[in-house]
Formats: sequence, structure tokens, C-alpha cells
Amino acid sequence: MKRFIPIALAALAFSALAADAGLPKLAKKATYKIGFAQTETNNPWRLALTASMQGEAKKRGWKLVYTNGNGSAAKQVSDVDSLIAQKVDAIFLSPREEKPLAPAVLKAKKAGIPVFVIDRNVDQSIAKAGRDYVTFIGSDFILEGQRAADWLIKATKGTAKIIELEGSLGSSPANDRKTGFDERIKGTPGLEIVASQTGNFTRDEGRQVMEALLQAHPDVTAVYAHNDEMALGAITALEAAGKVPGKDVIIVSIDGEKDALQAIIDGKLGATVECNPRFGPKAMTAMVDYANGKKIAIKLTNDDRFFDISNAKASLASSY
Ligand code: GYE
Repeated sequence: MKRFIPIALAALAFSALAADAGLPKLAKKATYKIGFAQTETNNPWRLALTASMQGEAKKRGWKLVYTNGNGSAAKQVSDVDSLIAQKVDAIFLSPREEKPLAPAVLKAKKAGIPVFVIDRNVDQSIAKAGRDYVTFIGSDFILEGQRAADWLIKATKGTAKIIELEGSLGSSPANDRKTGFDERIKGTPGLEIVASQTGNFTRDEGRQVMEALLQAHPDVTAVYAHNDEMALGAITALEAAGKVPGKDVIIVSIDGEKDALQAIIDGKLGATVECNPRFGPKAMTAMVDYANGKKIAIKLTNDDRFFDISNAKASLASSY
């Protein structure tokens, strides 16, 4: 008897550990209550993502609990806490920044709620796909940066003074879009980034930052913006400074929103790499597959298109 107790305790401890190491299970149900933790709603891309998630949940007859981080990682961490407290079946997390939201994933896991990280990723050294959350669904941001660079190298014939408008600091798209672009232009010595600063993925900050950088670098000939909204802000700043966007200064960005396609048609924006925000169907199908016991890849990468003058008009009507 004396001997039995420690063995039983050890077995108990072991099973608790084993349960902790695995991903939380998801029961098969006729309907679900899911949580969607959005980062902010400051641009058309974000609104299209929310609409896609809400639309797909509605189509399936599921309840979706929506939270809005309002541009604050701290607020989004408490949003995840609240989704855990509301005992949702699964959480779809669009993490504003890589590091601060990673512990939130671990908390949900501990509470037995499977997490699907969508749109942006979390820091893999803290929370790992396939171990701490089911999968990451989104675009390849490094590839997006590379594609923007490839276009710019051609459009400028390999010679340009570039201003880079970065996305929100600490977010995976800002980190990776910078990495991909930088890697690619390294091989073209005529391309020089004269300034690189965040415009926080918004049109107005993109405009303000561009205004300030134009004062210091009036000889700029190209802009690489990490999203369309900042590119559109830069266009306004360039015009206010008496420059002709698309001629004096060549601009490339990422997303593929409606206003950007219109700017391409108008000759002001050169090109935009698509980053598809319509996650709803893919994300919820992955969740159902997971509930059905199917093996889910740890990364589900979106295939993105590319928009320039050759296809902007044809793509306008279906854009967001
Ligand atoms: O490019 C931007 C948005 O996380 C991929 O965030 C997304 C980016 C997108 O605010 O417009």
C-alpha cells in the first residue's frame, strides 16, 4: 500500500503532463460558439477580415464572439482572457504583435481551448504551431516583401533612392515584409533605402511620416509601403510636395484593396502584392477538420495574386 501511493501519484502527474503537452481536443458538435480576437479596425483590410469571419460563422449557424483590440496588444491579451472566461469552443486569434500575444495562446491551451492563429503569427520561441496552437493560417509575408522588391527592381531598372514605410512595430507582417524586401534588394547595389520608419499600417500616419521624410530626403525616387493604406497616404504627401507619384516617385505596396487598385488605374501606384483578408471559409473549415480528427498542417499558406496595370481594372469590382 505504502508503495502504491507514490506510483499512483507519479502516474497521475505523468498523465497531467501528457495532457498538457498535447493540443486541446475539440468536440464534434452541430453548432459552435467561437471567439474571434481582432487586432484593430483601422483600415479596409481589417474590416474585410471581420466581415469574412462574421459572414462565414453566420452561414454555418455558429455564434461568434467578437473582440476588438483597438490597436493595443495589452487590450487584446485581456480580450483573449475574456474569450476564455466565456468558454468559447475555439479561439481565432489575429495577434497584433508577435511577442505579447504568444502567452495568451498558452493560456487558452491551458484552459483546454484550441487556438487557430490567423492573419499574423505569434513568436515561435514562446508558442509553437502544432504544439500550443493548431495552425497558422495566412500569407507568406517574406514572399510578399520579395515580390514587391522584384517589381521595384524592374520598374526602376535597378536604380532608386527608396523610402520604406513599415507596418506596426513588432507585428509579423512588418518584420517579415521588411526581411523579404531587404534580402532581395541586397543584390542590386543601385537600390538604396534612404529612410525606413513605421506608419503603423494607417493612411494618415503614412502621410505624416512621408511628409516628414520628404523634408529630409527630397531626392527620393521610390516608396515601398508595407500596406496600401500607407502607400495612399504617401501619395497624398507627395502630391502636396509638388511631386508626381508614379512618375517622379515609383510606389509599390501590399494588400490589394479597392482604393489601391483605383490608384493603379490612375497611374499613381505602380503595383500591389495581394494579401487576401478573406479568411472565414478557410479558417472555419480547418476548425471542423480538426474536430473531425483530421491532421492539420501547422501552416496553411494563402495563395496571393499580384495587381498592376495589366489587371487592376478587371479586379476592381471584386476587391474590398
Ligand atoms: O497588410 C494590413 C493590416 O496583418 C496582413 O495588417 C495583415 C496586415 C495588412 O492592418 O493592412
